Amino acid sequence: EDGYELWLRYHKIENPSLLQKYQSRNKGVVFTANSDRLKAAKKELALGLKGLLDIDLADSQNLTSGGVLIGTPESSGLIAQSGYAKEINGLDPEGYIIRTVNIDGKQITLVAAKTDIGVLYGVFHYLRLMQTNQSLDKLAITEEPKLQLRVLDHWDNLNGTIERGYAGYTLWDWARLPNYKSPRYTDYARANASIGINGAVLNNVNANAKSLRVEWLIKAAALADAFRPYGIRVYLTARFSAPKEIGGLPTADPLDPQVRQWWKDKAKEIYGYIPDFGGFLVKANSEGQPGPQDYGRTHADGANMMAEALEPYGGVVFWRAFVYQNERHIDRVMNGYEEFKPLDGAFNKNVFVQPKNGPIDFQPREPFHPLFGAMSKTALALEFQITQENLGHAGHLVYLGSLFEETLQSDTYENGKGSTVSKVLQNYKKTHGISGIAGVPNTGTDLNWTGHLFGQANWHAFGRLAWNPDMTSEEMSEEWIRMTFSNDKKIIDPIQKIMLMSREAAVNYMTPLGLNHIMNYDTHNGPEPWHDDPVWSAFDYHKASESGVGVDRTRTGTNAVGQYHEPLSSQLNDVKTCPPQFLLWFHRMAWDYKMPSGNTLWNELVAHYYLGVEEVRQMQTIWNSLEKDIDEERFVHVKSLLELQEKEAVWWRDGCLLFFQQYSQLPIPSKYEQPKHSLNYYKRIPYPYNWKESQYK
Ligand code: BDP
Repeated sequence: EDGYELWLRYHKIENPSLLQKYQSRNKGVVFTANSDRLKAAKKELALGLKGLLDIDLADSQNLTSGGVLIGTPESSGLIAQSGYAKEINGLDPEGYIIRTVNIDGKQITLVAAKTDIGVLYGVFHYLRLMQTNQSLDKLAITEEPKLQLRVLDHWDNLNGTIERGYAGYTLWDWARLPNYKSPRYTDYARANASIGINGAVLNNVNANAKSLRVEWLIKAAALADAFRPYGIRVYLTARFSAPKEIGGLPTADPLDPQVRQWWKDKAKEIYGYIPDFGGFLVKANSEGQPGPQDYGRTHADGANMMAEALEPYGGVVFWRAFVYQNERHIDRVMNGYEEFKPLDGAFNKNVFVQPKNGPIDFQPREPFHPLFGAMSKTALALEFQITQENLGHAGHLVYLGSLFEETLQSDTYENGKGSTVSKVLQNYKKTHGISGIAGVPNTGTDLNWTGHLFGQANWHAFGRLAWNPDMTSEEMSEEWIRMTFSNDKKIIDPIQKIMLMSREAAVNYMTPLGLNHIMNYDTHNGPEPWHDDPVWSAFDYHKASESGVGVDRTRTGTNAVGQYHEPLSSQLNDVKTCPPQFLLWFHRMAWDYKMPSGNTLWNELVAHYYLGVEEVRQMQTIWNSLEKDIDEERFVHVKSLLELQEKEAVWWRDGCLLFFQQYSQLPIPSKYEQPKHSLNYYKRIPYPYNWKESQYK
């Protein structure tokens, strides 16, 4: 298997008695599909039933016992007249029910929703029940998404490359659009719909104004047409200076009436091509991108101008909060909060401010961004990164379900205990009428979509959490393994073990104890804690010297802890109560500081780095034990990448420890295998890692 089918494999149910049970519950399907979305749902159902049960979906209008009735009160008279119509019409527009019911004295399964897209989601769930070998008896499922806008933010460039993409080139075949619509667009949309994703920003946040020109809009519209049956709306990034660059105006000042009119006209033009266009994603005054501050205006001025243009059509603005000053004396961790907190309440109703999950930049581990819990008057969306920019690219197996869950379940204490980031996000629906979440995907033209086969699990986890941010990584990983590999516990358990340990392993061999931003300056792969030039220095992030390591962000330091609510703020402030995984994030500690474990800080750091490598070796042993249970192609793919991961984990461990050792002046205890090379050797290794070791001596 090459992995192309993702988790939608629909292989025949292996257990004969289960197969028979499922077949007896799918004896006839009554499903009138009179719209594109219902047709898409029916096509998926036919594919699934054929593959899983070897049943050909035959059209029938007669309900039989053991049959399935699918549709909306509008598409199906039977559903409209059933006792369920009222409940169904009260569902969220994207919600659905799956029930074992009696209609006309016949016991059937009802898959029903208020809208066509709800039916599609219901069908995917119904198939998933069988894919994961669950019972179809006594079904009583009601599902509604907990967040409304569940969006992938592609960082795809118009020239086909993907910023921080490690799985090939963009899926959007710009040259042949709009004429040729690759069937892959439909497969992309199917995969997204199956996990509830309902939006795609087509292009990079480092935006090109050209993408708003008519020739590109026509191409984007063709993609929107391909995605529409699957409930996926298209969004575009908007370069703030577009009125100047492609509009011929002398300024892009958001308070200039001509500029405001330009955006209104542009919005009107876009909606002419894409009637359900989702809106704009904007990176402004960040890393050199133009923005309202170029004209002395605020982020709110900029966002509101675009929001006004989109408002008549129901569009929204996702305005990113990823901003930082590049001056070395300023604590970057605090910048986003400092710029946006004072603007709370200044944004229009159809604006999301969008921070990343943490206050730095998609590190292997960060505390949650302090804006979550601090912006009650402004709808926030959260941005996760699914592509593994700082987590080994497509070479390392790192299950991000654990990272996403950790952020979403972090307690902000905004309204007392239990105010998790997940709840903060969900609550905006009540207060602002909108709620949302975004993920920067890991997809590309690779045959298996995500480069590393296990990258698929990260795409899956993002979608499942976007639908229900309170799912656990245990639940999600098990579901993904069952759909991707097998329903056999003997296979599920070991693979799940690998997945659930993998993220902590990566933190251990890359950035344990709250370290961050010590990866290679350009590639963000491999260690470079030694990077130090006038523009950018890793020393700003680790501050290693003879006296210790870590950044003092306590009340007597930069006071980043002051951006969190009590009692968390005090907990982080006190070295005794600060969770060890954030120790060096918030505190600067002497090398001989005694950790709660009894170890000195140095020895604890060493222990984490060695544990990380050891964990990768355990992952290898577990995977290798599955050789007979997994098809050769996928087995060998993962096996060889785990070998690469092990080598790179050692590179991280030895490079970082030898670097920090210059300052700690302490030995790596002799019980550990000692680094094979000198620090100089690690400093000279280029990217991609070339394993001809002699070259760098
Ligand atoms: C950084 C990436 C850079 C992105 C930036 C962003 O390295 O490529 O443009 O984030 O999110 O992590 O805007």
